[in-house]
Amino acid sequence: MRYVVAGAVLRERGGTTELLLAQRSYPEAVAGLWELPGGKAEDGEDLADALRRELLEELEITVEVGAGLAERVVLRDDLTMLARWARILRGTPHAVEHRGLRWVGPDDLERMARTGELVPADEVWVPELAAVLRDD
Ligand code: 9L3
Ligand code: MG
Repeated sequence: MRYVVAGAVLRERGGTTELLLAQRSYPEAVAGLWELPGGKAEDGEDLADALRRELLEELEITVEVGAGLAERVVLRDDLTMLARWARILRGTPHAVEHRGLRWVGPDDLERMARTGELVPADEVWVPELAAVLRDD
C-alpha cells in the first residue's frame, strides 16, 4: 500500500484560525480546484517525514506535524490518502507547484465545498476542518 499525505496547515490571525488551501495546476481533471497540499510518501518513509518533505518542496515551509484527521480516503486499490494537522515553524508559503494559495475560514471552506471548488477527494474532511476552524 502507498500513501498520500496531505497537510491541514492552520494559522492564527486576529483571534481567528485559518486553513491553507492550494490550487492544483495538474492533472487536467482537477487543475484549478483547491486541495490540502501534500503528496505521495516514498516506500517505507515515515508519514510525518513525508508531509514535511512535500510541504518544503511544494510551499517552501517547514512544518510541525500533529495528529491525524479522522477520515482516510481510498484513492485507488493500492493508494490511500490521509491528512495530518500542521503548523508552520519556518517560512512563508509560496506556490512552487500550485497555481495559487489562500487562507480560509470555516465559512469560505464550506462555500467552496458547496460550489465544487475543492478537489473531490478532499471533500470528506470539510466537516472536521470547519468544526476545528470554528472551535479554535
Ligand atoms: N491528492 C488529492 N488530494 C490532496 C492531495 C495532496 C493529493 N489533497 C491526490 C492527487 C493525486 C495523488 O493524490 O492523484 C498524488 O498527489 P500529488 O503528488 O499529485 O500532489
Ligand atoms: Mg502534491
